[in-house]
Amino acid sequence: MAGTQDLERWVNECAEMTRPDRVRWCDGSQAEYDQLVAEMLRDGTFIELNQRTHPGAYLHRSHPSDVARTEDLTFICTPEREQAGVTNNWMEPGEAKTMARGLFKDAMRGRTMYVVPYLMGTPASPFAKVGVELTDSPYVVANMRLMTRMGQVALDHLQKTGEFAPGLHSLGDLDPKRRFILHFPHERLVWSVGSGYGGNALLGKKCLALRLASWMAHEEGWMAEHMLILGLEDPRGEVTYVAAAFPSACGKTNLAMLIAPLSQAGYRVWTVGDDIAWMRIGPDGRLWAMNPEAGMFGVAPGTNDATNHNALAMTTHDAIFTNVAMTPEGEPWWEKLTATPPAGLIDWQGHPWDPSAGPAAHPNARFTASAAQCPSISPHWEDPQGVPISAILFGGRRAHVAPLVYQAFSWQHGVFVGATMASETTAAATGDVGIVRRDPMAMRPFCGYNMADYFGHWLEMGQRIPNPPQIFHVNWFRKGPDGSFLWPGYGENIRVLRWILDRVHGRATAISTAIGAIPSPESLDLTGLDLNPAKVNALLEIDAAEWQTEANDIGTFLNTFGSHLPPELRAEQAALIQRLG
Ligand code: SAT
Ligand code: MN
Repeated sequence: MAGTQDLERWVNECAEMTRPDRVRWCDGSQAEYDQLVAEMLRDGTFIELNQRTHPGAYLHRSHPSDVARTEDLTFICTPEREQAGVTNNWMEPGEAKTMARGLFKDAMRGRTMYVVPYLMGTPASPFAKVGVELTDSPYVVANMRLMTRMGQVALDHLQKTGEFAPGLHSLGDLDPKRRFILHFPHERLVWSVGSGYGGNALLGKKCLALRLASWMAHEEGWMAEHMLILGLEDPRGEVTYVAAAFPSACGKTNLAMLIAPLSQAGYRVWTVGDDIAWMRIGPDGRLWAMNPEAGMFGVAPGTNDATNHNALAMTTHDAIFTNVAMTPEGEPWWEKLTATPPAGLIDWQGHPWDPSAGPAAHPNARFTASAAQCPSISPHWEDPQGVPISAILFGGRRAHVAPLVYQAFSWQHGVFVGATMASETTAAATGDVGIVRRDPMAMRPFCGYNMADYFGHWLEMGQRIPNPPQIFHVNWFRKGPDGSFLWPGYGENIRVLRWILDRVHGRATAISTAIGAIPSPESLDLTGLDLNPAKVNALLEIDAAEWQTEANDIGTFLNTFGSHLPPELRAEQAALIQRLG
């Protein structure tokens, strides 16, 4: 939609359909935020946490059935089914609207409709995009204020560009049977009803910045990716930027704010973003990435001083916690925050915790905080053009098959590696956890159009980028025969980042294998790690039989895409089989 008049007309139309008691235009100010918080504390939407240890921090307990993204209720609504492709749920736009109008009708009676203008990207960036979300959830408004640049700054931008992406959101009755997240890419429009959960309800994030943005990027020749962005500083002070795609809850936030252990003195990670990258070809022929978000919505369980000190530091004040447990002192708690759970915990549903009934915090409990609060935030995180990317990493959770790290032979091979990457499912989406599924570029839940055409777009970008990033695959999650992780992970991942950095700068040696180039023994710094040679071998092993099976399975996966599949990916699969002998 275009212009302020269109905005007013659309707000009125939506208000007529949903019938809120009042309509409140949000300016994004601190005073407005404080007032919203006060209202939510009064009606129980927010619970005050210990304001001495966690000033400005609040707890929200969601409806117990509304704790994660619901991929089966998420739809791409295009005139033709094949525009959405085989990895997306599809509905015809007219039908989708008729169905959803029934759910939105009178849905905001007795509630306030908040008009939330927001900007994805920094105001100075030529690539920033305006969205406007209408929502009846003050929790959503508060999160949007931390996750985006919200309010007047977005309206000012709208004045300049005359364009915005509209998004209508209502909690509805929170019944999963009446929950739908509908995307209309031709209108840059989102309708979301029946859920208050982050990825379903903060429409700037997955809905606009990934699903709709990937559609726009395909049309306009750029990339919208589910990637963290980090800068790796070497001992001479040179910073090399890396973007990395891992599925939800596979450690993007931890890697983006990694703290190097003492043994790796002189190396330092700078955080640019932890979830989404918008990437364009710069005038210098490199690929430049910017983080369209202003905050982080990270998984809380597992976060502790050793695994992610920076995330803890950024959430000790002015943060929203969702579905974590609470100590008797009113401090937030989740599994692995401390070695042993404190006595007297209140669980994520507000009851005294019964350890036999499950974890105290929901496995997908989240924190929301402004990115500026992250101690490792890069001085360049708001640069209008973004940062130049030297390496792209793909990865996931794989107990078997995938080695610690390997480098693709070429951009085209790298696209194949990304397109066929697999990962065990996590609690970030409803459904079974721990099932290996192929999640191309970690975009399976977020690609707003036909995934096979998306592969084609990646291949085409490769033709157009004069100086493309090198592509790597990493796997921190490989397990030994006893079922324990082989690699220590977390801060020690710096060693893999160092190898990648050295490869990019032509300094590290590698061994060419059937699947790509793996580190030669001397090129990976493992000093001080408790890893015997057998473990190192197991970490880097490429088991021929396992990979034969993998290559065949990849073939079956590629078959699901039918005629849209670019022939280059078939060719890469054939070449892999040939190299495996
Ligand atoms: O989709 S969320 O933004 O809630 C988090 C994720 O699953 O990546
Ligand atoms: Mn994500």
